[in-house]
Amino acid sequence: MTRRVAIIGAGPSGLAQLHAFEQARAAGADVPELVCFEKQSDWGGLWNYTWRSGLDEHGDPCHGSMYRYLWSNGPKECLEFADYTFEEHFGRPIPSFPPRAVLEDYILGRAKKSGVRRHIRFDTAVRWVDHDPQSDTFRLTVEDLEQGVSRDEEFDHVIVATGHFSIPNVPSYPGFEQFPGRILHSHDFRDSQEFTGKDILVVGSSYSAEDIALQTRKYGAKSVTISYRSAAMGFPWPEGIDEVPGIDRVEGRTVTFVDGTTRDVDAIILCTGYRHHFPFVATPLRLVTANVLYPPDLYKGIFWTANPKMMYLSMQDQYYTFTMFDAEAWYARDVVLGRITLPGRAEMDADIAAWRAREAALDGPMDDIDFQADHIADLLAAVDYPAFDLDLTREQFKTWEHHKTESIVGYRDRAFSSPCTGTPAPIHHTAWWEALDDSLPTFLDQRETTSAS
Ligand code: FAD
Ligand code: NA7
Repeated sequence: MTRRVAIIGAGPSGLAQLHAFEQARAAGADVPELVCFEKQSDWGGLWNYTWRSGLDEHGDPCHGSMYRYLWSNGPKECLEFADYTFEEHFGRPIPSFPPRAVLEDYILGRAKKSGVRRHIRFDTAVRWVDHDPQSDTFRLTVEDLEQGVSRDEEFDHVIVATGHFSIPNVPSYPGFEQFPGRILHSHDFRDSQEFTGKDILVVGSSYSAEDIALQTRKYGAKSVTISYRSAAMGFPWPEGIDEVPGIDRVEGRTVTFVDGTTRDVDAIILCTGYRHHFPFVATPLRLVTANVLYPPDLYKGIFWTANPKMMYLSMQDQYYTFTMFDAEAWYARDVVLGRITLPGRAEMDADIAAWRAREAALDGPMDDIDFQADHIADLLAAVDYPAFDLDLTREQFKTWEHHKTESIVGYRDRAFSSPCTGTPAPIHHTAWWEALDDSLPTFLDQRETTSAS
């Protein structure tokens, strides 16, 4: 019987997994049947921008959390595919912080080149995953959303690549019920121009809060107040943005913070993070974790220790993205192909415990970056992923952190060198703070540029 592998999700992680298998097939490996289930009608995951929010066209929770005018918040060099460089895709070096459409084009470029689309069943949601100990197979209940028909299918391996920045974590504060303006989570945020001329309160102190505060101000919000729960981000904010402590209560449109200060605002944007949410996975197989760098119960960050034929990709909090997804996908593939043998449960548990103990002792972003780079290095040491300069990307991430501290509106104007080709990126033709048009043609427009040193 042909072995069957189910991959759930055709975002960057699911596509990395399909591509990894295709690479092995091209090199002569006997690859099992692959079926990738994708509940949206197209590929790219979060990078496939949708105007929809709330429920999607099928009445399912809308997956998309991306918004218009989103530019990469980390250097593209730190997510470059080692087997499909930016230079190969675009035919020349491009600046280091591309907007969403450019990154989407790049992700899909590799997927098209390796021809993985044929494995994907679009408009098909996985509703349930369970394991049958008798046959040692997984039973998936999948729903064809166009036809409204469900059926069961059997698989030997399951790889969950459904992402974890889709189901919002939505707190409430006293007085929200009577607030006369709009209260939304960043998951439902789509276009900054909705807030032009308004006084905005952004709640949270991580990536979404930072970026949505900047975006809304860039597109004309009158003022942006950022409210933090634990600690201020402390960046040198441009005029019109500042940080205050947590919310105490809201009365009308007046927000009182825990230090007793008040602000009148027109809208509240909750940038309060996301929940790892797998309602389609039976409890004995279901990952339960907060947004951490080394989730519990996943050996190598991938294999569900109670049943390692059940795998999860990219469930970590993310400094590294596509690079890490590739490393995990290659490793998962090689276990499925029998090239890597997993140790017993006790050894897996001990390995996870050691990584998590190290995580508990990390002291800030520089340590976090090394930790995640070490996770990637650990995986890459066992697989045939093409060589690239991972250590250079560690340094680039650390430099990027310094650049953000120096200028939160200017860090995207910097340029880095490719860890794959060594080619320096050009400086973008327009400063990010001035660049209101985020389209692919405008970004790729070759005006006079300089290169990274
Ligand atoms: P996703 O991209 O979320 O894809 C998961 C796929 O699974 C989706 O297509 C979804 O439809 C599908 N799916 C879900 N459930 C089911 C089901 N039950 N059945 C079938 N299909 C299902 N990363 C960067 O590198 N740079 C950035 O600048 C950046 N910006 C970001 C901005 C925002 C607002 C957010 C939310 C994330 C950002 N990220 C960024 C991180 C992002 O997590 C990754 O880039 C990447 O999209 C993760 O890929 P993924 O495939 O794991 O998950
Ligand atoms: P993160 O990075 O998980 O951050 C969530 C933030 O939300 C963090 O600052 C939390 O504060 C804050 N939070 C959570 N609950 C509350 C409540 N109840 N009140 C106030 N603040 C709260 O999520 P992001 O959306 O920023 O980033 C996720 C991805 O999206 C990332 O990869 C980006 O590239 C885009 P804490 O510090 O815990 O006090």
